Amino acid sequence: MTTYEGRLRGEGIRVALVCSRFNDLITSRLLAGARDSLIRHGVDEASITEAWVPGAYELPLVAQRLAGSGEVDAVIALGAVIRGATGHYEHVAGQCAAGLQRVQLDTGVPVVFGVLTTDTLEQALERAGVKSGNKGFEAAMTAIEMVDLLRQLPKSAQ
Ligand code: INI
Repeated sequence: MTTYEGRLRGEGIRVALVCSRFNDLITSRLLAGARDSLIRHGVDEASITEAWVPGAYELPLVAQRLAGSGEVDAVIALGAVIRGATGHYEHVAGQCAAGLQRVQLDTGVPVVFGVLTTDTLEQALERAGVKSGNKGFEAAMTAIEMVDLLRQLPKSAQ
């Protein structure tokens, strides 16, 4: 029996963080959590790239550019879409999620969904390090695990 499981070893991994400015009270906390997590798990600070986009809807395009650059092993997309703050919540959140998934499938580079989708600002704050952990910190762990897992798995035949 063969079992594959990624390890949380960040040494030698290059990571791009793409962060949305919309709701930056929240997203700046996600970014700080993600950076902290990457460094605590052994990622060299010099191997971390950051890019800012206007809103969550713009995350997939910039994630696509970075994932396709050949210069990063994983992309972490960070954003906060809050239902109370928008009439087009479903469109922004849904297109963001679908776009990011498409990028990782098209490029083969893991693109982590570190986007909070909540009903209220308070819920978003809770998930950005106030009460129930920091989604950015978790997203960084997912990125490291996925890079390690993909390195172990058999290469695609096509
Ligand atoms: N972008 C967000 O990241 N979060 C939101 O809650 C949000 N709201 O409320 O509308 C939001 N809208 C902007 C959107 O992401 C785009 O930047 C904009 O539509 C231009 O394409």
